[in-house]
Amino acid sequence: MSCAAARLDALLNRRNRPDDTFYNGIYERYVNPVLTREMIPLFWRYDMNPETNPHFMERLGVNAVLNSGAIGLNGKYYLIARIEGNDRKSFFGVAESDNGIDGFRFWDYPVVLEDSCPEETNVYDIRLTKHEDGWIYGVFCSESKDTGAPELSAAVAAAGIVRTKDLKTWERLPNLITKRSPQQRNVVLHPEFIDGKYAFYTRPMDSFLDTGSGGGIGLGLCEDITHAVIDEENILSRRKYHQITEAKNGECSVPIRTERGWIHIAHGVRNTAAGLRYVIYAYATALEDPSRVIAEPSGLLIGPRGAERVGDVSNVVFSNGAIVKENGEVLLYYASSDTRVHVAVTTLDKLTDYVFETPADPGRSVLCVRQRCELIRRNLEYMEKAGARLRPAPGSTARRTEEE
Ligand code: BGC
Ligand code: BMA
Repeated sequence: MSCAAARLDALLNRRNRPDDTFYNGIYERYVNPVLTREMIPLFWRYDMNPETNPHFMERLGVNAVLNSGAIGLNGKYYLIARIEGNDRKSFFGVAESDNGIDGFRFWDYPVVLEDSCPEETNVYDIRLTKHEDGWIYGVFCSESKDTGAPELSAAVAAAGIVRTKDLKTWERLPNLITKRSPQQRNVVLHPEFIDGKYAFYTRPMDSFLDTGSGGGIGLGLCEDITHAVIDEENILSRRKYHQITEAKNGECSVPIRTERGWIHIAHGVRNTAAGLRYVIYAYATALEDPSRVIAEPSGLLIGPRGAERVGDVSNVVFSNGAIVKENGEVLLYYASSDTRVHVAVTTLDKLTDYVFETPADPGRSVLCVRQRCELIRRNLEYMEKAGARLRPAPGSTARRTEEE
């Protein structure tokens, strides 16, 4: 036992640092995951009493720590992680850190939700919203067996809603009802009222796995959060053929208010021979009209790279939490391959520049190569002017292509 305790201690005290093998100018990846299953307290997993556990054997193992909601409160950083037991059931646990990049420690007990939904089998992927009404809301996926369908795995996904003031006591509200969509996953509550109403980012879908006629990420308003009903969902970020969102997409974290608009972090999914591939992207909506999309930078913001590509559900990065610090730094938390949680660090300034200055996806190879040639042309012109030091070698491929 002392050996396991010493190992855990070393892990929890390990300092994190930016990964200098990665550069894109947009954000920094950090070398160590901020949460892994090994960081779960021993007393959540083992029976610590040698009389009843002579072999110091794991009794209730934890399989993965992944998709975490995030919030900054009273100068501390909190992740509400999806913790998946060896039994495949998920639950939530609060981990606290002083700086948001390392030293996360779980509180003594996981979050205990009211058992107000007897058909619910599993809960996961909570998003935390500090709402202007004074509450902190958590919106998560509440999954139940679809008893009306013949297949054993048929399920129904709905948005569960809880609220708290201190992350300790949680009041459960009835699940969200969306009149036009039988299923919901990846629902996020907007932090402000829109037209005096609560506003949810939704992801309408026809069945548990397939979005079907659901066109993308929607925005729906509701009067009463204690009985949340949405009549109409207007699609903001559309799924598009041959783009990163083709199979599905969904809002990740609570949108970030910037001077130029609300910045949204979202995930996009495409199907491949190796299964679904999940990446993270961004878009922006207008401050004065959050139902209007005003920027759609092309392609992915974060894709699974290196060791992130491998895990329980490989080739996945998924995010449901970000924290904006007072100094303008932005901590983007993302899980890789449904296995562990990482942090990518940027600033409001860089994120705004990325979202508003990255060109949009023109949709076809011929247009994409034109877009890239335009960048190359401007660069070569600039480099020519800037002096010999930056000029490409005479006869380089780039120059030849330009001259042809
Ligand atoms: C799993 C989720 C997954 C969803 C759709 C659920 O049963 O727990 O991790 O995103 O199915 O595949
Ligand atoms: C789901 C999500 C996540 C998960 C992803 C990949 O649709 O809701 O829980 O990370 O699939 O398995």
